[in-house]
Amino acid sequence: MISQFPQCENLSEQVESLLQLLHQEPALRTQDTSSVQSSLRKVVSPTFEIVFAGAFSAGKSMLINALLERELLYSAEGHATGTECYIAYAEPEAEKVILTFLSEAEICEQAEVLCQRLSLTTHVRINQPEVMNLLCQGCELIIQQEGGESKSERAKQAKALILLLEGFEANRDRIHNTNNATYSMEQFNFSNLKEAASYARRGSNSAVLKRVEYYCHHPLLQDGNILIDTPGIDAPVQKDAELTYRKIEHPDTSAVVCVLKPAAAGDMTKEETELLEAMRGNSGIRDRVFYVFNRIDETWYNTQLRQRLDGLVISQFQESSRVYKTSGLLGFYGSQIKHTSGSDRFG
Ligand SMILES: Nc1nc2c(ncn2[C@@H]2O[C@H](COP(=O)(O)OP(=O)(O)OP(=O)(O)O)[C@@H](O)[C@H]2O)c(=O)[nH]1
Ligand SMILES: [Mg+2]
Repeated sequence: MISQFPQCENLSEQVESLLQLLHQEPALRTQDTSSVQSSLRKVVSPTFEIVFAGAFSAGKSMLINALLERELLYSAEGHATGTECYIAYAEPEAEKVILTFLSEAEICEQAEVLCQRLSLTTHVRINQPEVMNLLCQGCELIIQQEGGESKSERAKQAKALILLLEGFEANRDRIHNTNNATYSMEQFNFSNLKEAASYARRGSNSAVLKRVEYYCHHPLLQDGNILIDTPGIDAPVQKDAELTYRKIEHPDTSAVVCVLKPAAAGDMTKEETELLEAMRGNSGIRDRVFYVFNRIDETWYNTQLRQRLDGLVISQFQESSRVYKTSGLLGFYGSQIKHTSGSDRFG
């Protein structure tokens, strides 16, 4: 499109030189130019970032797998996705994964916040194995006292701290002091994208990962569409919910697919209601939210669930034209059958 406007040729250089001039002027030097840079990026290489947000087990990852017609993201009952996942286009022979780790400083900061909440020692010396062992034992004790790792908020925090410390220990060589180290799938000896997704699923590795980028071949991703999977807003680690809220407000986000669970659960959870309120209150995104009631197959043989969902849609979503009912699970298996023939379909 830029080529239609000759005055926009070399746009990057022109904007760059303006920013340099700005930097030379002492009074203007402190101006934040990040929004100019992000707008420039969008113009030079347009992308359409679609964020999938919602409660755990709503089916965000499965829905993305269904759209891409392959088993890419890790999807399972319980809390499955543990980190932000970007999925962008690649030519078939150029598929790859890039894993970005938290820095040691960021891990220490998170560990200290968790320690404070748990009223444990606050100065975390992450490089001293004996201290870390003691801390893990303290967390195990808390989980025992609470009666299980998901029995209470306190137990969840203790579990989160254990995962963070284990993740640091297991990936120590890959984590840098202050910068976010990145690795390719070859450096991990992964032979395909799915192996990387499995490594990054919720657990100790995901606790120390900042982001995973998948470059994947599918026509849906051509022309700059980028799908972004996020951990559930009700995940045991508070920073995961914060991540979703940050993404919703981010200027790079073009649309949000809000994957909702009432088709399976009968009603909206507190966290889902809060998410909807936050999006409706945000004029930047509210007109670009798609409401997806996933797990619709669960209402097919359950009259009560079906009636509750219909009631909810009529009472709370009537004014929206962007309401969809889906089954990520059946969509995914349907997409797999599409690639088979009568001879191998049942094999
Ligand atoms: N019956 C049914 N099950 C589904 C559907 N979509 C996903 N599931 C199942 O629900 C479970 C959770 O799905 P995920 O895709 O991992 O859910 P998620 O929203 O990504 O969950 P988190 O990553 O934990 O936030 C998996 O076992 C899926 O097989 C659906 O449409 N119908
Ligand atoms: Mg997921």
